[in-house]
Amino acid sequence: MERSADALADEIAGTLLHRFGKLPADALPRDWLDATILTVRNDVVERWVASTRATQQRGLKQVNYLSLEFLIGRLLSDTIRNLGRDGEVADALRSLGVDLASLETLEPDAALGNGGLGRLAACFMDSLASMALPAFGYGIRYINGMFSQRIDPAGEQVELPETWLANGNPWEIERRDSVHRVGFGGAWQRDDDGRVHWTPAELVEAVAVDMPVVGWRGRHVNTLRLWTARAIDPLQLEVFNRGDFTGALADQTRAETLVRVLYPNDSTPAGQELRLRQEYFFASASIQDIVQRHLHSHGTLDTLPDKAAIQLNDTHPAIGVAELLRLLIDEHQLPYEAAWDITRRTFAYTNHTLLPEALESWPLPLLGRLLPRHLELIFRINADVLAQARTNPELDPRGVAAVSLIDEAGERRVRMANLAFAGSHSVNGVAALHSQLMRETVFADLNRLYAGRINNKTNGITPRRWLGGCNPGLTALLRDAIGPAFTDDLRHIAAARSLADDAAFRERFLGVKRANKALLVAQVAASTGLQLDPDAMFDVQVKRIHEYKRQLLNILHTMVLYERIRARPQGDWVPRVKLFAGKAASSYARAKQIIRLANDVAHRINADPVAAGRLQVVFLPDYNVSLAERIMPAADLSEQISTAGMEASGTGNMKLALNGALTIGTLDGANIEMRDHIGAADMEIFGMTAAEVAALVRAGYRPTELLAGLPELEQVLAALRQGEWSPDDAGRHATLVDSLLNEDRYMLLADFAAYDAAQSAVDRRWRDRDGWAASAVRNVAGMGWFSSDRTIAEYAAEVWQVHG
Ligand code: 26V
Repeated sequence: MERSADALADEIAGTLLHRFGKLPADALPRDWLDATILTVRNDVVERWVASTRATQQRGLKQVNYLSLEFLIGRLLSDTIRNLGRDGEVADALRSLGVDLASLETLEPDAALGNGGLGRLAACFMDSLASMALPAFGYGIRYINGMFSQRIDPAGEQVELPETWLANGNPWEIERRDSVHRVGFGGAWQRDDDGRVHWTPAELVEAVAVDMPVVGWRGRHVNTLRLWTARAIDPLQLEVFNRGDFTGALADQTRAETLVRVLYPNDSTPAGQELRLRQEYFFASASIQDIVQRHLHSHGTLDTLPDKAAIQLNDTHPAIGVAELLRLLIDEHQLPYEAAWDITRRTFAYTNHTLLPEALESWPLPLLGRLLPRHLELIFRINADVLAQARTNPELDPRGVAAVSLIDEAGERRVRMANLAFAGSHSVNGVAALHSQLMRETVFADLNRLYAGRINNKTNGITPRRWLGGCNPGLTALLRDAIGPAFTDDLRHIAAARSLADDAAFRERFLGVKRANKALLVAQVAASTGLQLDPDAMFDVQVKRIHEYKRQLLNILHTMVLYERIRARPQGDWVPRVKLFAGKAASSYARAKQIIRLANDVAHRINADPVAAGRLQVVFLPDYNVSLAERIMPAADLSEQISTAGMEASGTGNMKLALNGALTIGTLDGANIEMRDHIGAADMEIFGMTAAEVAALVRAGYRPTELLAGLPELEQVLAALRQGEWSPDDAGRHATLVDSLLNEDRYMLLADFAAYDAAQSAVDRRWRDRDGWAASAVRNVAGMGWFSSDRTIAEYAAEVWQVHG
């Protein structure tokens, strides 16, 4: 063993003794994990302090990424790999009789996010640190992250609270000197000098809890600053003078409620007061912190836009626009115009969805009651927006109403996207099609008013976690074949393209895939008892359950395939394992119904001997980052089948392709750009384009008229309607069928024939083992551009003007 590993083993044993009071013989696995993390953290903290100092001394502009979600996952393996110390840590632990790999699985996922938006924030933090761009991520330290999902014996989703902090969090450091007061309610007045004073009815303290973000090769460490809430010291509030102990306790509980739980809804805004309180609590604390750090380093707020960029991850932190304006005007006495200029030059906004039901707006009375001064400033901003809009020849009265920060139709509401748009110098979508649709649809009038403000930054994924970390086999194979350059810059992975024609390489590539499938098979057997066939095609659809993502299209096709197998058991069927995973928002009844159906379909098919060896269906419970890290390397086929125009980008599509899965997908989101980089011949693209979808909506879509041309689907739907797939409760899926026949908002029927043809084409590809492997290799080789390092480089150059 190397000397460094020897020394490290001593350090870990020392941490075990001094922090936990244990000798190796008494240590539980959990103690070893914490001792290992705390020991590694010493190294991290030293680099962290050095990075922070260097940034300050060089006076560099910093990025502030404001996001209500950071879907990080586990940190130990990622961190030691980025430090280049993974082998050393494994050796040290081995010498102590401990297995690193099994320790790693004890670490809870930091699951502070719903899905793509939160995971993107985590990939961006990894890329910012890896590219040595100084950055803070700002978010909330939720006590309960994304709920964990069980599937009960009946096949229904059950939500259980997630408790990642139950055993403490060894990565975090509380910053007692970074504390800010956040107010709610009350009233404001203007004094004789015209200065505004807001007297909130409630105050809480936001306390910074920092987590280090270690970049690739450990060269730079950034900060993820998560806010926790505490009641203001009762002594200061003189509560104790009044002897009001229960009042003080109630204050503490009210403060904790703010950070209690991540809202698990990614389909419609919850619209609840607590959500708005969370948004303001976190935005206010973050903006105050940015202002304080800036003043500390630079002395004046005039230079804020030159030294700080603030990126809004969707509209969730958009109230921060009004908060910065308030601080500049009310606390720092800037005139409105100067304050607005600074604000607009500092903020930029990323939109992640065009689905109208997901656009946030707040009832005006609620916002006014909770944040009276902010509402006043929003009116002030809006006066300018509307004045400018009225002089714009491209905007008719309907256009003027559309750009207003206030929705006047029905109950008056504040439109957070319009606030974010007006308050930013840059507004971006997350894939080329999505950015174009922003210009043409939801934001068409804002785009007329602020021409040129919308730009595109196609999403990416960090190759450290989504290749190096989750697929060591493929990484080693690639390193061996094309050298290590791709581990520093994923663009070099293009060198693997010509290996698609190398038979020996293809065999090794298939061997890695087979081994990854075996690992997943073992995990599925342990978690569900189901024994999957590792030689079947692993056909996976893993993502949040949402109607627009069309898991139902996949399930219905699976049912049709099953009926075909039953009708012709001796046919030459390509063996498939249909793998589904994903969570449904707790309030999203239709999404839960889809999970239920997937499980009913799985029960029936898996129990039928006719399907054995030909078709298996499994719904894996509790999809999260760690499970994704197992699935991506084991997938053969990636289902990316959203109704065109509805999936802003997708990032699971990228993870699967980078790990050698072929995509069956629509021309939606980033699929389109993946086709450009991989080549159309190596993907199975099908279905309507976004323009065709829009045209069909305009022409009037009548799903039942299509049914006559889809006899197999018609039969499956009739059987489903009659309860053939739910013998214990015949009516269970009736409403699902009815909604397809009556409305079919996501146009499953319109795309069914094309999807079926594409699936047959996939079968033909699979039968040509060499052709399949060659395609898979070209998929891997084509993904260089989809590194989040590329995305971050574009943000840095075109939105933030920052450099390391
Ligand atoms: C939506 C909402 C809606 C209302 C308020 C609460 C809330 C919280 C989370 C979300 C998430 C929806 C937005 C989202 O995750 N979009 C996804 O963003 C990914 C990263 O840009 C992108 O790849 C996916 O296509 C897009 O669906």
